[in-house]
Amino acid sequence: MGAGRAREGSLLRQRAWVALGSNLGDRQENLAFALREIAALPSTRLLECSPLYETDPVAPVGQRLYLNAVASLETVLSPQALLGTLLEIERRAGRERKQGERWSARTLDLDLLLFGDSGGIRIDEPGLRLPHPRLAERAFVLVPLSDVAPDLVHPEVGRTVRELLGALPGAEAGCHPPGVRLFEPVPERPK
Ligand code: PH2
Ligand code: MG
Ligand code: MG
Repeated sequence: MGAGRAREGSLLRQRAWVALGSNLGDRQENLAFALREIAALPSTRLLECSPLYETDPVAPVGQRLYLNAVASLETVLSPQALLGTLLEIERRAGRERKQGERWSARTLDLDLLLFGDSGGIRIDEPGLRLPHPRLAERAFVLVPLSDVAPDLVHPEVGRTVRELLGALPGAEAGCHPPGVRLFEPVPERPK
């Protein structure tokens, strides 16, 4: 593979980190559905998924607890194409988006957090900002992200995920102990 980027055929394969969340319906099945769908995407490999965490909703009062996790994957899709695919998986899981309703309860939320082999790609377009703009403030993202990528450096803040989590007061309090793991990565066969 040499010093270049990982290639599949002549296509560039890059890493991406995706946050998964659900607080409506069968939360665990919704996240399991998402992982099965991501694992089945063409030219994409699911690498790892954190354990599931039950988390206090950062939302209008009265919502159910969320289940959250973070997955890492490798894909030849562009960030825009990957985002489109994730939104389609949300729709197939019964996600309803109502005009003007921010942070309503949802069957499935898939947020693209970081993209590029070291997570360093920056994009600012309508509908897609990378890194995810609220990533550094959210315990329900940083706790599972630190399971799969503690040393990843936030390309705008210049601090690792571990450091960002350490700097978030009371982060662990709203994230209950890790629960089941829905995905066990298959070890790479030695070449
Ligand atoms: N997602 C939100 C708003 N609030 N709270 C928790 N605990 N987990 C989430 O995934 C979440 C949230 C918007 O997408
Ligand atoms: Mg979200
Ligand atoms: Mg979302």
